[in-house]
This record gives sequence, structure tokens and C-alpha cells, in this order.
Amino acid sequence: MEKDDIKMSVGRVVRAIGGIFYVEPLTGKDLIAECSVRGKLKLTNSDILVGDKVKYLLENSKGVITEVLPRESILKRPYITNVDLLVVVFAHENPVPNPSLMARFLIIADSSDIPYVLVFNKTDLVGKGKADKLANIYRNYGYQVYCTSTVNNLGKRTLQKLLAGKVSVFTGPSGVGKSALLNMLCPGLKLKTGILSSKISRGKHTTREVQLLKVNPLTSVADTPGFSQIGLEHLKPEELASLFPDFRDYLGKCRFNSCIHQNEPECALKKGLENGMIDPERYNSYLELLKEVKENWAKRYR
Ligand SMILES: Nc1nc2c(ncn2[C@@H]2O[C@H](COP(=O)(O)OP(=O)(O)O)[C@@H](O)[C@H]2O)c(=O)[nH]1
Ligand SMILES: [Mg+2]
Ligand SMILES: [Zn+2]
Repeated sequence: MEKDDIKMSVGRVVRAIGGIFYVEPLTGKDLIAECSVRGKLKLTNSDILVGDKVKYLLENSKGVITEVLPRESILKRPYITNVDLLVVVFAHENPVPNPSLMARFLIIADSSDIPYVLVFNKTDLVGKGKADKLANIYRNYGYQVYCTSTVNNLGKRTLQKLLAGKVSVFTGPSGVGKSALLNMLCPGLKLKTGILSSKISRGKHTTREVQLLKVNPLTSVADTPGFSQIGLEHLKPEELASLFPDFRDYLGKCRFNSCIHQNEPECALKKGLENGMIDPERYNSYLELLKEVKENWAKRYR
């Protein structure tokens, strides 16, 4: 059926702007193709997201997307599909990590069902003792933790191995060194860091745009702007505790099935807190986020 100069390829959408989709072939030597969507195939622009694997017809480097292949996962912030790994980045110092903000990023990662790791960057700014102490606290909660520094390349090899062959998304608040880390891992990316990037991200469009960057033929990454607000709109009050790995052993053991571990009697989680098995700081973060989740939930079902 295919004419000589038209060929069918399979690729991944790495960028989407105003109805133009930039598609990188999954195999072969073709370059990134600018693709549009053919209306009569009942696909519309909004059916296609960055990260999607698509079939497309290629004619003289212009492409038409004909089919979106089934998605393995959808991440909401940033809006991107088929992500293999989320890298949640905080800094040991400048800015100092805020426990409840960390809990927020981590529960969002946990609720996505995509594997994730926690990275503490800027290890050079604190002593090894202090860095290990914080990292171990989070390891004990149940997270996979890495300490890095873009100043002395700490953790470079380890992270490169971790990202190899995957599509990874870097998230975390602004200023922690996400872009600098990606530059360390793949110098060719040349992402803007520091003051410059925060100036640029003030522009409406750059903040929202998400783009997959190729590290090597099998490995891609997405940098994200620091989210000043990262919402918990999609969570139910009853499910919040299950997104804290350190709480999981205590769940399902409370007197009430619907226990949200706040004021209920015979609460196994609160018993764990009283016995010193649950970290009071984590429980405080939980209560803070619970308040917000309850308010969102009440608004939604009023
Ligand atoms: N001391 C130190 N500074 C870093 C490190 N990584 C990044 N920075 C600096 O932190 C600032 C913010 O980095 P950037 O990558 O733009 O952060 P982003 O907003 O998370 O992308 C920049 O001035 C970087 O030079 C690090 O490992 N150690
Ligand atoms: Mg950045
Ligand atoms: Zn309970």
C-alpha cells in the first residue's frame, strides 16, 4: 500500500506546541519529525500528549500522526505519559528542605504509581554527617534516597545508571538544582540554571511547556519548572495515609475502617506515634496535608 516516499514509523512525542507534535522515532535513524494530526481519523490535538508513543506517516520529513499507542502511565504535573521514573529533587541547603513540602511532593509521586526516587542535591553545602543523617531519616521512612552535588559530581555515575534506558521526569521546588543536575548527567543538554531560568519561567508559556530531552537513544529526561503550588485535588482524605510509606504498616488496624487517624479512638497510627514508632514530624506533615485534602474534598462534594 505504501508509496516509496511515504513511510510508516513509530515514535514518541517529545514536544507539543500549537497543534504541532515533534515525534522522535523509536528505532531507525530518522530525525525528529514535525507532525500534525489527521482529523478524519477521529484523533484530535488534545488526544495526544508529550510522552505518547504514536504511529505516524512520514513524507519528506513532514509527518501525520495516525494512531496513539496504549499508555502505560499518565502523570498530571507535568502532563506527560509513559514515564518510567520520577526523580523528586530537594536540596540539603539553599533552600533548606521543608518537611511538609517534601511530604507533598513525595505523596504526589506515590499517588502516581510511577516508580520514584528522592534526591538530596547540594550535598557540598553541608557536612557528610549532616547529609547522611537526613538521607537516612528518609531511607527509614521507606524511600530510595540519593545524595548528589553538581559542584563535585557526587552521585553522577549512580544517577546515570539509574536513568539509563528510561524516560525520567525531574520534579521538585525551584532552586534545588534540577536543571543543574540534568546538565551534570548529560552536559549536552545545556539547560539554563539559576536566576536566568526563574526569569524565563515567569513567561506564561515556558512554565507550562514540557519537553522530553534525549540523553542517548534509549534514555530521555524532562526538566520541570519549580511548581510554586502543587495541588492535592485528586486525593481522598481516607487514602492520604497510604501514600506515606512509613505509615503503611499501621493501616487497616484501626477500630474504624474509615479512620483518617486524626481524632478517632483506637487508631493504630496514633498508637504508633505514642510508641515513638511514627516520627512526629511526619505525622504533623500528614495533619497539615490532611486539612487541605479535606477542604478540597468538601468543596468538591458540597
Ligand atoms: N552549591 C551547590 N549549588 C548548586 C548545586 N546544584 C545547583 N546549584 C545552584 O543552585 C541554583 C539553582 O539551580 P537550578 O538548576 O537552576 O535549580 P532548579 O530551579 O531546580 O532547576 C543555581 O545557582 C545552581 O548553580 C549543587 O550541587 N551545589
Ligand atoms: Mg530549572
Ligand atoms: Zn487510624
